[in-house]
Amino acid sequence: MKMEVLQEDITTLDVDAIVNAANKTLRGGGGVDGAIHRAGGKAILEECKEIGGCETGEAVITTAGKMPVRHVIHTVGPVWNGGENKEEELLRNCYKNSLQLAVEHDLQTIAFPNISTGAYGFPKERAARIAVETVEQVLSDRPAIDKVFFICFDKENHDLYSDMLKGS
Ligand code: AR6
Repeated sequence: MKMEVLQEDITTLDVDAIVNAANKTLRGGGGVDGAIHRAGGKAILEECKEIGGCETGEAVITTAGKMPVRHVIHTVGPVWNGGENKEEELLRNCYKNSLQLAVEHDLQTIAFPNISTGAYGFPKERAARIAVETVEQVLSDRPAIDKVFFICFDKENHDLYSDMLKGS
């Protein structure tokens, strides 16, 4: 099994890269973004400032400061705005572009939070389906990735992902 679901604080993981659900400014925020910047310390913010910003659906990479993980891949999920504004395509791009960056940097174990399902309001079940399908699709091309973890902070997401992975 190359995909696994865990209910954890993403900042505690010892993998090659954790993904951050950032915003376009890359200057930090609440939710998982706030937790990652708090745990990693100033180094991450300094690198993010150098990078400048990130468009929705795109991804950038930094080191991970004081966290056990080696890298943080920052991606910007879409704000849910009814579903007719390319939200699904943009969320798919977050997963694809993050995995592509991981491959480019030789990173083999990657952990994703449930991008866009907190402050950005994306319906959780739709987001989970997009996440699992997109990762499955990328992995079917046999990139040099060993494992993708879906890190679910809340029980609703944990149950959704567990059910979907059972069926996949
Ligand atoms: N570990 C894993 N998952 C977490 C953690 C954590 N420590 N903390 C929260 N989550 P959100 P978004 C879950 O709001 O919807 C920020 O302010 C959370 O339960 O963090 O993409 C950014 O700066 C939820 O399931 O991200 C942006 O402005 C998931 O992470 C905006 O929020 C995503 O929730 C991005 O909103």
